[in-house]
Amino acid sequence: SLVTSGHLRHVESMAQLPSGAGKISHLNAVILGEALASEENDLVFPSPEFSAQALVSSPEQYQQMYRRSIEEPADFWSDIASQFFWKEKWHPEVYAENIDVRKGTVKIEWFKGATTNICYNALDRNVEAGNGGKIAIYWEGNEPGQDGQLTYAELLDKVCQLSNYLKHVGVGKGDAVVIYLPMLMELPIAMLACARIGAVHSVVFAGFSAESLAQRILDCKPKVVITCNAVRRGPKTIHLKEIVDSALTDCAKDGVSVGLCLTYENQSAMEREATKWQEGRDVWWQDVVPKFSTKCLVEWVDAEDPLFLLYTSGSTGKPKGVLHTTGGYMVYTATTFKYAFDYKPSDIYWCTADCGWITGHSYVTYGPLLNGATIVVFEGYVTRYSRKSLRVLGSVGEPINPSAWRWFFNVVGDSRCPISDTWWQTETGGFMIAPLPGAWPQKPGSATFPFFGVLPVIVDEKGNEIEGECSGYLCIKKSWPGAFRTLYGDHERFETTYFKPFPGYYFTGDGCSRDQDGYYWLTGRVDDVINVSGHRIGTAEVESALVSHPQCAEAAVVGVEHEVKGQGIYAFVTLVEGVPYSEELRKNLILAVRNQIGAFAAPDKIHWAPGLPKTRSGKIMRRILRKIASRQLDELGDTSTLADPSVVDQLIALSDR
Ligand code: 6R9
Repeated sequence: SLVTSGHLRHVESMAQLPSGAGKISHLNAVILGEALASEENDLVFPSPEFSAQALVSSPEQYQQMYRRSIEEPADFWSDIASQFFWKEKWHPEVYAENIDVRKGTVKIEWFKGATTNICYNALDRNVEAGNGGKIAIYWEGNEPGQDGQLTYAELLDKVCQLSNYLKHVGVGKGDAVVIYLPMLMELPIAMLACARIGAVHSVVFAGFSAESLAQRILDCKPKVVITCNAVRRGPKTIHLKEIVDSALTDCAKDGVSVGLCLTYENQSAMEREATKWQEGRDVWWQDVVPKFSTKCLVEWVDAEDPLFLLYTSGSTGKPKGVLHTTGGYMVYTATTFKYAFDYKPSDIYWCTADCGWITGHSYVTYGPLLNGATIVVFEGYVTRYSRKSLRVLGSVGEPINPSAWRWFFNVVGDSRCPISDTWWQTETGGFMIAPLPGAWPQKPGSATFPFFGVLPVIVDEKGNEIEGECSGYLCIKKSWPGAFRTLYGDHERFETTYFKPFPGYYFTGDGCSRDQDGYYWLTGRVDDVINVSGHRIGTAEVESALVSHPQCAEAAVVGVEHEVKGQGIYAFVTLVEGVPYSEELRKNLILAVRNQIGAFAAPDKIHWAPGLPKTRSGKIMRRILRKIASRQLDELGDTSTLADPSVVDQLIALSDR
């Protein structure tokens, strides 16, 4: 079978290869060295040269490691964890878990009782190993010619200065710090500085609006907000500090006052003289931080002490504060980084994600630096470079369709570089299903097989596990070190959202199928979460932004297929009685969403809806709205249970307005 082939061959051209489920006979054809029936073949093999140098170089090697990770998780993970520095070792057990709500509170703990520090492991440990002179960060700015770099030793100095400053202003272990910065080097510096002193960082993507920022500040009540005065996006200047000002003013009205706004002067975007300033609260980073010592003792924290909060969209209600702790997250991000990218110390690694999302936490900052890697932090636009030195490509955030996969493989990777299509979530901390690039023949569009220690299952509507070739809901059967531990301040919501839908399992919210060769294919969210260019957006958030407009009575939002963005946002809007629908109103409705959430959440389409299809109990039938939005009018299904079936015809009639 697939996993016992020892003889991998690289398929040179992917151009004619179709998508669809793989057939085992084709692999045999490859092994036997027969000509490929390329039209039906959908396996893409790593080259023998690549596999020969890879950390995991064959399916058998993967299988052996995977089996151990599942059968002896404590030994497997403690062996890996031993490569890190722990002030004290864990006791009594490597891990303890209950993920079955029927047995009581959900609890996940890894390496509990151990003390460590992730900043120490990412920086000091590498410097002490003699790598202080190695470049840690190459920074590329918005304009050509704006760049910078820091060695591990220099990065450590900068982090220590900020840590010392934060301690000086009273930030201590367990205190929250909100970071609202673009992709300057100061962003990973700020994250690491918090981690060093045991403070909990909460990075808010700098594309979020003042209202979204305020919502997060109100939830986690930080002692300090760290931002910069402005940032340039192409030709535009975005005044980040003014967004923070407005958020802080709103928070103060709601009883949460933040006493300090540490502001980095981003000179290339804006002079400090032009920046609005609140004396007593606002402080320029450059005026204070460099005065502090470049040596700062580490705060040793328990492996289960919180490292960071990252807010993410759910299907209902306000954003959820996903909480990650220190030890398990450290071990898991470092290990997934190393294997999924087949990391070599001479690699220069560039992850295009922003640190405002989980990918930027795990695979810009922590995972690579824990491995002593050289990373690229990139603020502006892509220019053309030679791609000869590329070794491995990665993809994340949404299902990648086979034709996009082939473009990435053929054009970006010159049909030479394996693609690591990594499926995971803010909640999972690190990669969960991902091809190890030297081990597996890939199928374009499939994230392939689970990472070590991850036990995925596919369940049906009733929560029964289904075996073999099947489709259903993707769940995970046991905990893994990088799992989130709770939703900040709302453990009940944590259990309700993730552990109650299918008792005994962690429910991912994603649909998934498994083909006859055991490959996993992620098919997208099965809840009311829309994935726009890899950004998770809850329909409920967009709806509440729309109805905040005084002329909007009701709104229902669904995702529709979008050629470029994966999914687009399609909003059905009912106006207040007597208000006519107009182009101006359309623009204002979109503006309301931009202002309340951020530009990335702006609806692609507003569909005027005199009424919405509802059941007699008043529940909006989104299934029908999705069909209308995607113009699948012959698939509307049964509309007879609607309180007023005629609204469907009205909506169809208004489709093209
Ligand atoms: C890391 C990240 C999580 C959701 C997840 C799923 C989708 C992520 C994917 C993928 C198919 C992949 N998703 N990676 N779908 N293939 N390789 O994106 O986290 O922002 O929390 O989004 O993204 O639907 O549930 P997050």
